[in-house]
Amino acid sequence: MPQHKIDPQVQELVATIGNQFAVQGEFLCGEEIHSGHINSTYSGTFCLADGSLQRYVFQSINRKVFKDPYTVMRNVECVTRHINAKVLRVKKDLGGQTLNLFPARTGGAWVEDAHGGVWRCYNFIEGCVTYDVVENTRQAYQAARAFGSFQDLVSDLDAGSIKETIPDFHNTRKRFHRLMQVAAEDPCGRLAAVRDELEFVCERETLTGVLLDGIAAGAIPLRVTHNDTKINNVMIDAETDEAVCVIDLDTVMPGLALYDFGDLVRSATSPAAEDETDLARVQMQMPMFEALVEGYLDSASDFINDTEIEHLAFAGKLMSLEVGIRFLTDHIEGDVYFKTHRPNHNLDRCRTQLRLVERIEARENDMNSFVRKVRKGKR
Ligand code: GN1
Ligand code: MG
Repeated sequence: MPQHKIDPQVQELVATIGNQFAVQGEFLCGEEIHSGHINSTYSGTFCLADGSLQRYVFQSINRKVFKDPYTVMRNVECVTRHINAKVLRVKKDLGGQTLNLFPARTGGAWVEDAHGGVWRCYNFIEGCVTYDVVENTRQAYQAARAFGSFQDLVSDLDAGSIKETIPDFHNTRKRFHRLMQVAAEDPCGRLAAVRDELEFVCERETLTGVLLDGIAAGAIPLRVTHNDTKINNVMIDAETDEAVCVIDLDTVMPGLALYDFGDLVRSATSPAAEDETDLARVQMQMPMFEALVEGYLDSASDFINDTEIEHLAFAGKLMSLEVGIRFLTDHIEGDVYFKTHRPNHNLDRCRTQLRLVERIEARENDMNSFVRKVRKGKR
């Protein structure tokens, strides 16, 4: 098992938490997984009686973001149980592996630490990697197909059994108004330096209501969706580039299929990292978009409607704008939501998102033409 650096504090933490779950074997070592802006994630390696090694993932839920972690856990239990039962029953193609929760030794799906942290334990999906930036169209195709299959698998979940854990998570109009409010308050004196970004967003205010109006008009249905389909939330087989398992199920709740697709466009069409400071590197690569459309429609075209299909490219623009708004809000507020690792980190992230909005605007006609062409072949 690859261990890069042994941090004694991490060892103690993972051993203490890990041994409270019904895992097999003796604790061997732990490692932090530096991925995601919200939760804290570790892997733990355990040695079984026959000498073989077993890895698990231990994750503590960010309670500033998820105010009610118990409801998050009940949602995750419900979703993993539903998917696992269904994959066994109908062998839906989700790439073969699914997330499983391992229970606490005392029963229940989570463990609480002395500081009120709520932890859960998942199986470690072996042989896979996640990409912050996709390397080729096959990965983009596979990821989009996997998220479409995921939506299909959860489509018959009883809506009442999944609770909204972050209200108005993708309500872009409310996200916009919250930005205006925070900008008016300017609690950290950061506004003067972000006037250009704010103006860029304000010029696009009308975009924020388009899908919400579609819901109100009954043209776009609410479905149970993933809501955080960033490209690094799908595990990809390191050898074959096949998508193996969708992860990060904390925001599975009622939402729009378009938010999921849009977030894939946001996170998979640009070759630049989300926090790239050289904005010239931010691009909307048409071949990646095409692969996303092909992959998504290969698994979702049976259940999504024409209005949704017509808005696939728009959704990419909207989600880039929305996440740009969220990074800008957090920057102005003083970095209270997303984990940051350097000064102006959220501002750098905001800038890549807004640049991507521009890049999408420049190619939106081509993107829509491509969607129409693929749709013709499918319907
Ligand atoms: C967060 O946890 P992670 O890194 O997958 C955020 C998403 C944003 C994303 C931006 C619960 O996702 O909504 O799109 O950062 N998750 C939450 O990179 O806010
Ligand atoms: Mg997440």
